[in-house]
Amino acid sequence: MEMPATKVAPGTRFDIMTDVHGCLDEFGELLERLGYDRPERPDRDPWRPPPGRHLVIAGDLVDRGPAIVGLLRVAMAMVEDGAMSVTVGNHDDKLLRALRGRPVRLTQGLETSLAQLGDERGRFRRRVIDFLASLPSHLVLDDGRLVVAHAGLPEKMHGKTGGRVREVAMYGLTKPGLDAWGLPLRIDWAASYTGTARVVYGHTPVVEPVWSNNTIDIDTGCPFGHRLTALRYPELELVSVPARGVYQEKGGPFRVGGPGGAPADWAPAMQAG
Ligand SMILES: [Mn+2]
Repeated sequence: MEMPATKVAPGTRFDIMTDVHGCLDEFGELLERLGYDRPERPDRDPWRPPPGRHLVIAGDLVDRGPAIVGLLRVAMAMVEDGAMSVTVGNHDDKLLRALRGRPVRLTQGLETSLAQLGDERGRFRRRVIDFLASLPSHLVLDDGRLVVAHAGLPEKMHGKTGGRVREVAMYGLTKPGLDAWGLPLRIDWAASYTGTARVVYGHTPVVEPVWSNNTIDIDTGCPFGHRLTALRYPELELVSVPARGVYQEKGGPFRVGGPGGAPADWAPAMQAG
């Protein structure tokens, strides 16, 4: 089982994103806004961070968006360069299972990933499998003052390993049953969070990122046509760029303020219309 440690130098500053979902153009635009050096081929080569900074993605690189292969190429190159770390998201894990030939349902954008990967050689697909299999459940950074996990993580699981930690990090805490849109009923762990580590996460699309008890959901639903957002740490500054399209229609509403937030009376399609 993987250890949620990192190899970054002490004093490193972070730029954190989540749920990029194959939105390569928006990813590049956001990196440019964050001061990263654009490579000549931004659909395959690594971006270079400003000195002393490191990019962290809280999972869900794949599914839904238009440029999954390009994003995977760039992400793998940046991880190899030591410029970036990625924690596993539920979509990354499901794609890994599909590529390994396990039975999975072709829904929620997985069909998009498999179609786009279908043109790639076996060698590339094997690289993707190794990469996805290497992703840690979560990261503990800045001497324990910062925790990054796809769906967030209760304090008692920070720095821990194991199947249950991985499941909670990917899916969050849920309870039996489905909501009106057929999605799992989520428990709002952030509402009762009392930890001192800041927890940065995604997974539940929100209209605006809002701090709640030292936790922040920065998934602003890029593949659904809203925005891609980064949190600069320790500055705690939010930077975002608008989505360039609606790549997948969202089943159910965006939330206001994290997994326990009320459904927002708003959707990108309504805004566009
Ligand atoms: Mn997710």
